[in-house]
Amino acid sequence: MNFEHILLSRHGEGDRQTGLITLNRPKALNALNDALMDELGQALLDFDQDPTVACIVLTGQDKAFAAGADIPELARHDFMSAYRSELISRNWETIRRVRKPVIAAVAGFALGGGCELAMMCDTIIAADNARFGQPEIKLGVIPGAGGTQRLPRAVGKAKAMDMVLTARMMDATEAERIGLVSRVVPLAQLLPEALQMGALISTLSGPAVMLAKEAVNRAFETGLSDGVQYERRVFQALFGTPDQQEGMAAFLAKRPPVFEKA
Ligand code: DAK
Repeated sequence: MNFEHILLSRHGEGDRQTGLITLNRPKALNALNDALMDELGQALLDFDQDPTVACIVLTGQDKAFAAGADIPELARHDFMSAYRSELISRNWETIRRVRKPVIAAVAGFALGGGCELAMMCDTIIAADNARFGQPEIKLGVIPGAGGTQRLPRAVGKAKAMDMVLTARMMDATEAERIGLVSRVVPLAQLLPEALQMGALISTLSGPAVMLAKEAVNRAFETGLSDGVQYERRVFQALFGTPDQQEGMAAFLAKRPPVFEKA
């Protein structure tokens, strides 16, 4: 597949690289049209399958991570075409099928579907100019890619209602304070920080990293006792992997571990 609306690159060495996906429709502030979402879905699945890639970073440009779904595309729909159309929903959930960690590196606007896309990643690193928002209410609609569900889980009901009902944008400092993002860094440091995080994760046990991601995500899908039970089984299962032997043997021998790749 030839990619027109995203850029791909790889960082790091050998079979422990970080795959970087850059949304690339800067003139439209990376508005997420169907063609872009198709490309993004394909690129995510390609990196997930690629044995030389251990981690994925998703980013945009300095002015925008993504300013939402493409409004001219949305504007063409009526209820029945939105209901029937595969176009409006295809590939919005593909990112949830990716087993390797996906880090969102967000600078500038992350609005509407852009904010929702960032929240579908496993963690968000924000530049100090990042602005998050769910402005759909100003278009006469509501978030449609999980914003009303993931935002309250991430930041609680009061802040989620504040954002969804008023369309107010939240700056990076507030986003970090309420737990929407994991770190805020100066704009120039955004990509280095995200790639460094990717590089660090890439040195760890691939099986443990993927299962840790799955276990944390399970917390959002299930009750506490089922989640803890799931975690216990995964913990026990990891004792069947060479990396558990290696990690613990290396600790006891006071040497660095050499883990399996993702
Ligand atoms: N779509 C298309 N083009 C956009 C865009 C968008 N969301 N956001 C910005 N642009 C374009 C502008 O039209 C402008 O294009 P030209 O006029 O230069 O051709 C260019 O990007 C630069 O934008 P501005 O001139 O407006 O730049 P400013 O700095 O003045 O303002 C802004 C930046 C981000 C505050 C403003 O552009 C803005 O308010 N944009 C719209 C933000 C928004 O309302 N986003 C939510 C869209 S609705 C679903 C999946 C997803 C969704 C729904 C369902 N399913 C799976 C069912 C998601 C829905 C949404 O995201």
